[in-house]
Amino acid sequence: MLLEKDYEVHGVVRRSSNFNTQRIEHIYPRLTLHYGDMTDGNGLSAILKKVRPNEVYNLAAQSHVAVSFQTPVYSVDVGGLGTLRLLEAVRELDGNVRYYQASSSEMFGSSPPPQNEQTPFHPRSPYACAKVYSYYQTINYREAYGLFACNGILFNHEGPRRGETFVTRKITRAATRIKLGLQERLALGNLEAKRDWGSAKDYVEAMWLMLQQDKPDDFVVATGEMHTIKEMLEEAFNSLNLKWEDYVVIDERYKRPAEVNELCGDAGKAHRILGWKPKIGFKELIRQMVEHDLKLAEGERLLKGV
Ligand code: F7E
Repeated sequence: MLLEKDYEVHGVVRRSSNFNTQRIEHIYPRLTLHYGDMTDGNGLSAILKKVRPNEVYNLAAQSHVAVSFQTPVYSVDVGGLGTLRLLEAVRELDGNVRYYQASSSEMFGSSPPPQNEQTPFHPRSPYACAKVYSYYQTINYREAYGLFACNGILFNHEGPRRGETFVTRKITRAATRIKLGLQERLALGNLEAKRDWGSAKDYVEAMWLMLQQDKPDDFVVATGEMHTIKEMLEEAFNSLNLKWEDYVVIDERYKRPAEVNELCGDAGKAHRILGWKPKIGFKELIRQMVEHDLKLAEGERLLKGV
């Protein structure tokens, strides 16, 4: 959808000694990449001055909740202060730039579902605290400087490109590798947590729609359906004719110091104002991920000659 329009697309990535752009390779012909880092405000400012963007999407973060307990200062520097650095760089431009802030359902933490734009925040991790900070800075720049700035409060969004240490992808990768004899066990943490899982493909459309409105605002983006990790396991393993109970082991190391037990979003405002609705449901999402990961496992088996 985004690339169908006449957009020039620029991205900012951190420098790494290994390739770290596999997940965006498919848009390379349309994409210009710049090296940058959320801890380097001058660098961000220089990129924006060079590119002169119409729309800025801040999706940067140390985005793993469990890891944020191990690297709290870094996670908050990137996910919290990093937002402020970028907002300042946008403000310096003095143009009609539209700004999108990737806010997160993790901000609701222990506030019971259904969660919408009026639900109080109760963050339960360094990651979530940084996101709450960024949420309010975004609103502050909107009110203080008249910046067209929006918070998209996105619930978990998944797909075949999801990082392999997040629970959905960890499950679909393991189930498909187990099916082909490449793996024996899957070690997980808390299986009782409940999440509202949607498709990243649907959710980026909502992000884009927010910046096409007449006035800036904040929106919850969610499916309104909640499932446990056990249900996710059942769906993925059953689709491969496997019983998850035969393979899953509980490893305390994957449990978090504070857990977010239940997240389920009410996206009524996005339905009404953006005209947005998710197209891909829970079962279809897992089907797509299992199908993708099965091909990956088949390739791996060929290479290993198993
Ligand atoms: O965990 C439980 C874990 O890491 C989901 C990020 O994109 O979405 C994501 O945050 C649940 C938690 O995602 C394992 O305890 C059990 O209750 O897939 P996750 P998340 O923490 O919900 C939000 C919206 C964001 O903003 C974040 O950036 O699954 N769980 N066992 C496990 N989780 C992981 N990762 N690994 C396990 O072995």
